Amino acid sequence: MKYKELPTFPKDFFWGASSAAWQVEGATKEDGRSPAIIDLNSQTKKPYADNSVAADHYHHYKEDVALMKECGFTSYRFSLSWSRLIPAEDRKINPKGLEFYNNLINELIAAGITPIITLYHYDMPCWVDEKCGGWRNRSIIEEFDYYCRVCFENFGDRVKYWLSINEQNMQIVYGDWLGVSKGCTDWFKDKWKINHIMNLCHAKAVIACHELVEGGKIGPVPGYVPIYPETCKPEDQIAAMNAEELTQKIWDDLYVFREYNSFTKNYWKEHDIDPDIRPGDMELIEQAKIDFIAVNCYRSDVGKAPDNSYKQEIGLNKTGKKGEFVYPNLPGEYALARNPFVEVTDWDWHIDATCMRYSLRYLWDHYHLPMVITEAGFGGHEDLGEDGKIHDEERINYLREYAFNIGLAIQDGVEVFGFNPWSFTDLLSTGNGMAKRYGLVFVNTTDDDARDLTRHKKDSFTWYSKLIKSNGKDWGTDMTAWQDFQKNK
Ligand code: BGP
Repeated sequence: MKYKELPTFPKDFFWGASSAAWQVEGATKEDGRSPAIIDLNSQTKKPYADNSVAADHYHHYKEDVALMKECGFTSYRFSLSWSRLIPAEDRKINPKGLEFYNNLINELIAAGITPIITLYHYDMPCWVDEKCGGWRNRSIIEEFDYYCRVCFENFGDRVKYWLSINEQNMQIVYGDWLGVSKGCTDWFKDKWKINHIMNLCHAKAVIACHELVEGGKIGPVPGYVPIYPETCKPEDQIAAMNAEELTQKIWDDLYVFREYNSFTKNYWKEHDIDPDIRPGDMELIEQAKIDFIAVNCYRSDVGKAPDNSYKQEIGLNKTGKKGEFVYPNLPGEYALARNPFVEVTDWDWHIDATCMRYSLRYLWDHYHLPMVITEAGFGGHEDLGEDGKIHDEERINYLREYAFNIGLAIQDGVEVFGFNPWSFTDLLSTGNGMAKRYGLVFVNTTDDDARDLTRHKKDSFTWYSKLIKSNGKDWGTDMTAWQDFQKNK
């Protein structure tokens, strides 16, 4: 659909940015926080920095919130560290952990910024891992429920927007990368048991939020990567649908419809997979009615019919040198391919703003639930320039096009209530430390030198601030020409 007018955003639209505790806070050994599995995982990612310092948000939170206010933020999406709040098996709540998050929440609210909190963003406490065997044992359901209840009881008077588990789909699809497969002997089969346990944890969080937080709303955070068929060959279309199911739809359908879809059940049957669904499980999931979907959407992928004569697992680009990414070929399922019509980042992520509009349209058509964007962003190599500034034109272009496509999706009739790109300050990438930066604010630290951790506004900060303060009108460019370009593409 082409529109005569530029898109407009609802007047109370949430404009903000996003982060996660282990990637931004640092201070991993301070004030009673106990180790998390992700600390150990990030220590093995050398030559990249681990998370012991990160962006040191723990000590800079006031300055960071002041910068968010200056930028005009009306929301900030961040996660809580389970092991900072409950450091040991005795389940005693760490007063210093409570104090830190209370201070942060109060600081945000005083600045007119609505907190949106993720309960779990990859940072399982080591004590939970030891006691429950990570996500492998159902005893984690009880621990997770307890942790969520602590969060709702302590922060729910002020925090009304909650997110359950960050990118559960990606944790299952990329089990090795994110450390979830630790201790599994047959990941291909075990991951479905783990996934089911995660679904039960998600359900517990949703139920407890509605029980304990007055006016509280909660949703899941799928990592959404839409799959376009490589050609109009019918086999490519089915392969793209297979990829869609096996990387996203299995999760989204479960969250919304609260039952496993028929594709999932047939897939399990075909591969002799027993996800260990026990009496009462589906009844619990049935009670977990979500209020919205939080969408992380950075890129699209291309699906095509696989070559059934060989198997190739995905090979993520770990160096930041273009072309290193290895596209998977999964016999009987799908293969992925490079999209020649769009550019890629240095880590081979397709830069495709249209995928934002596509994803929002797709999810709205399938699920009819309001959505908030909780991640999207441009990861690049950066350092302070000689003029002491960071001219991040590529990030501005990326954010402008993605935000504009949210506007187009709203014009298309989709209900979207916020945009929180990744990330506010620079912070650690999941696997590439400080070498891959996403922030609107540069943090003066590198992988091999902690430097002075000072904050420096990038050009994207200034550009985004104008967009926010005009509620999506000042795009910082001649939008008439730009809109024509969009229409004619
Ligand atoms: C998302 C994660 C974030 C973040 C982001 C960028 O999937 O939720 O934690 O890291 O991706 O990814 P990366 O850091 O690997 O570039």
